[in-house]
Amino acid sequence: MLSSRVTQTAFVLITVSALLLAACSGATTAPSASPAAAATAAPQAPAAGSSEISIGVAVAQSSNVSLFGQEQVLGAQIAEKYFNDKGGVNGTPIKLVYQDTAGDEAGAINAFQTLINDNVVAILGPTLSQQAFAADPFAEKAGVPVIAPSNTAKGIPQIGQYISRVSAPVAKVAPNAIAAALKINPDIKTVAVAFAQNDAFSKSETGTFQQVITDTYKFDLATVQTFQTTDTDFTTQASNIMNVQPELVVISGLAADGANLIKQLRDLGYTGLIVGGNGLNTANIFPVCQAQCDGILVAQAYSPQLDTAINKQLVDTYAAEQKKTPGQFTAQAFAGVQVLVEALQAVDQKTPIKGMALADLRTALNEQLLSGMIFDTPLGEISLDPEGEINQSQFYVAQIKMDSDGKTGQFVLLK
Ligand code: 1QQ
Repeated sequence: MLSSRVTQTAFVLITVSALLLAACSGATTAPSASPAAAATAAPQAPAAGSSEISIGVAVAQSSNVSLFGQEQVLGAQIAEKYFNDKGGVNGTPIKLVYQDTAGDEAGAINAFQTLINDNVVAILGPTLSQQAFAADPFAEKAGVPVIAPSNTAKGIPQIGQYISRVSAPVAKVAPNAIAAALKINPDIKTVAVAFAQNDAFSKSETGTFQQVITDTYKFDLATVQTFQTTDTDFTTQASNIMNVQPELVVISGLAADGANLIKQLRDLGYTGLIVGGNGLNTANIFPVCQAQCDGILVAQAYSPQLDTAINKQLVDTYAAEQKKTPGQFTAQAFAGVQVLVEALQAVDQKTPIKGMALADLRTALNEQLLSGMIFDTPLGEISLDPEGEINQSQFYVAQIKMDSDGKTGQFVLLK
């Protein structure tokens, strides 16, 4: 089915420049009669349409959300170079095309539309689940595969058949942090929760946290405080939390707001355990909560210590450039690029993608992504299920250890 469609449409994408290139090299641009013949002929054929395969990267490079997006760009850049050095997609390099989503829904929609019109094969992005629920439907409608590198809210893969993620959902990751808190303090009884009520991820994550707190561990959920991701003054929430005298505080927000709340809570005198959600999973919170970041527990879907060749590549390359260890958002962005490159390689082995109509290539890529193919990524071995949900088996919990200067620190993995 796919190969016959490809044969029919093989000429569609061949641009004038490709025809000229073909004419100069004396190669024929005629489509092959069968996939088998095409496979043999492909290596000699000139690139049809383009000499690179464009993949869109739509993450936040501005606004507070760039506290995550900066880490994502680094992971994507390292992956682009790493896979191109290994020959790209069976000899054709990939080219990442960046569009800043900024921090809101409109920015994500704009970035997605620009990339779709730029004829990218697929999109890695956006940064927030809140943005994904708004922007992904545009990619779905256009038949453009989306790999979410950091969307962890419930319901992301269900947005559409072209939407997948390499970021494990809150339901799988978040409970690990509560278990770790209980291990550190077996006397936890009273818990306070706070979450950003204008953010889809925060609402989803607090749902998981609250269920684990009340149902799994039967703790007393003494107060649930709400805030906005744009808030900077958390006096009310911090005071209300202090009033219930909790042994554990659990926060679901984004980086700047979440870290500010923690700082103000510590400044008021709270000394108990704090679990931060995925929004606090970046060293970019250190300038916000400074010394008061010390001790925060964060569950994560990545261990820089994973002892595999691909993870060592990522860690070594990142350390050489940044003089520190990569975090989860960097590793997930790397994995997102990797999944796209390796799926494209598999598509190309079945039917050469040079000369394939863009719409057919996008569809074939999506089918390949959802085929159950296993990817050996820095996150460990992962695959996507038929709905686009990630299968991942290993999760971790880190505790932030700030240096005495209160400026630098580390996420130290707990055993
Ligand atoms: C989401 C998240 C954010 C914390 C990603 C940066 O997990 O929006 O789903």
